[in-house]
Amino acid sequence: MTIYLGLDSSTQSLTAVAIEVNGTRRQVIFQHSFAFDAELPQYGTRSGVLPRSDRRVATAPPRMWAEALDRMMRIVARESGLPLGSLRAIAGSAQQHGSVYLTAGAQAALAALDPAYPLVGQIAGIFARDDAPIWMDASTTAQCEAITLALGGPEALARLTGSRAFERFTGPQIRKFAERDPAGYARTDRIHLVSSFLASLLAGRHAPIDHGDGAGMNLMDLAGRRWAAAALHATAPDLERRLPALAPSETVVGTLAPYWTGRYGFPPAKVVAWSGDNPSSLIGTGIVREGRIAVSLGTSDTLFAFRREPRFDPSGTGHVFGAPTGDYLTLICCQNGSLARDRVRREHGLDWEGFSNALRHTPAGNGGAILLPWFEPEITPRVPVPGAHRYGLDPTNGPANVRAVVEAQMLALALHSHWMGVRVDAIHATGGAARNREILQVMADVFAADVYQLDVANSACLGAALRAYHADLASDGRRLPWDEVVAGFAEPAAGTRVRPVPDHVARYVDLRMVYAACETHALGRGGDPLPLIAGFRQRFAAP
Ligand code: XUL
Repeated sequence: MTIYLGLDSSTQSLTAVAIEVNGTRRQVIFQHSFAFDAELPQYGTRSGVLPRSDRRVATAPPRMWAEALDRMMRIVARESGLPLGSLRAIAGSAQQHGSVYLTAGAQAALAALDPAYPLVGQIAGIFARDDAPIWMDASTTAQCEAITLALGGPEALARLTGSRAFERFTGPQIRKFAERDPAGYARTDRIHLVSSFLASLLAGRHAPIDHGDGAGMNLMDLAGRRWAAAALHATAPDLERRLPALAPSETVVGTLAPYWTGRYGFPPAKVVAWSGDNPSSLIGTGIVREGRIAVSLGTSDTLFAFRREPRFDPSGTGHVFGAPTGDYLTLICCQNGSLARDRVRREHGLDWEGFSNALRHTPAGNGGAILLPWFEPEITPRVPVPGAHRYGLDPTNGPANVRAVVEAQMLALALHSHWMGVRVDAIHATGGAARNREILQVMADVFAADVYQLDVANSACLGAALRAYHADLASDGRRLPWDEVVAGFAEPAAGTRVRPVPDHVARYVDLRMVYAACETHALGRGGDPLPLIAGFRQRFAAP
């Protein structure tokens, strides 16, 4: 029996998935998840984020992620019933872009972790900064502008790094820290992503940043897969020596540090480089060839596609990241995902069944009513100052608002992913909200495509376990094609297909234009969309 473990440190929770691979026997044998707020209330986070008065600022405590890792490893060792001796390799996935700032003492502290004491007390002194800016942060517009200017404009920056400057990306965040707290920056010896920080804790030494997550920093030369000197120079002084090495996602960083073997009885399993949640999810949704896309409905809603060659978004909204296969993934990310759905649900006093009921009993197209659910700053489209907008929508009508939030999310994903040029026949849906078939019906109707659910809802975590499997074989000189790696794990579950309804598809072709006009109006770039809404109502009036 051979076991691989995947971990996923997302915005709100930590998850573990263990898979067994034994000849043709391939199955998920353990899954466990806990939310940071509930499991570690002493850190005071809300939905995984530290309390904030400025909605544009979003940080989280890296000590909390470390303590969560320790707790999860304890659960895997002591409560899962897994035969630990069969664990061959472990890999992870983490929320992208967030950065952790460590002092020069970190290296020695990581190497000397003592199994007799809890992890978090032993790393208390390694942080050059207590909090870590995360992907929800939108406070670095000035830094984005400065970096863009230095690199010759947004298109040049996107061609070099895969994306124009984005507020949440690590480079602009580093620049802000170096500007605001030069002493803290001077104290910083190593800047990790969330992914490479957690891999470092497992391996007991500084782990590299993989090409998948490295592409989310505005610092990596995407084609050359090395740090881009011009971008480093435009970001902060003396940055290169503070960054970990870049490495392919399949890199074996080392083996589990004596802390984990001594404290919990793990074998010295291989620790594989961690990656971002979206690159890992690409594997966990089985998107390992061109022509397939996945939509992940989590804290962020993302849509991503696999590509052999990079393709850049001329509108500057989307990204190209490295894929763990060594290829590329194109991605768009909407910040107002699950928290926006949840907010509308709570505002109207509904439970999730009530939310689904509202979707069942309201008409596709919602009579042309539109909600732009920008409760938090939005990434796609770019909305730096939050604020929701309603067009032809009664704010007190619960069912209509439920339909409006879901329709807006799907229409935004469809509209802003057009540049990827993928003909969408089938969508693999993942993330917590992908369990909800009413939401998936709206997805199928808006994209005019079949939508499939996957057995394991946390595809980022499953993807991490599958990456551990692939890297273990590769490090022994056996390269398994990715189709074979994911076979039997990341395939759409039989009988889960949600088919588009032709009448609804026609409505959404129309509504997409109404939605686009509302976006343009709300962004101050276009006229009043109400006549378009009236036209939609006329065309699709109830008989
Ligand atoms: C992707 C992004 C989010 C985070 C959330 O660019 O910012 O999807 O990775 O986990």
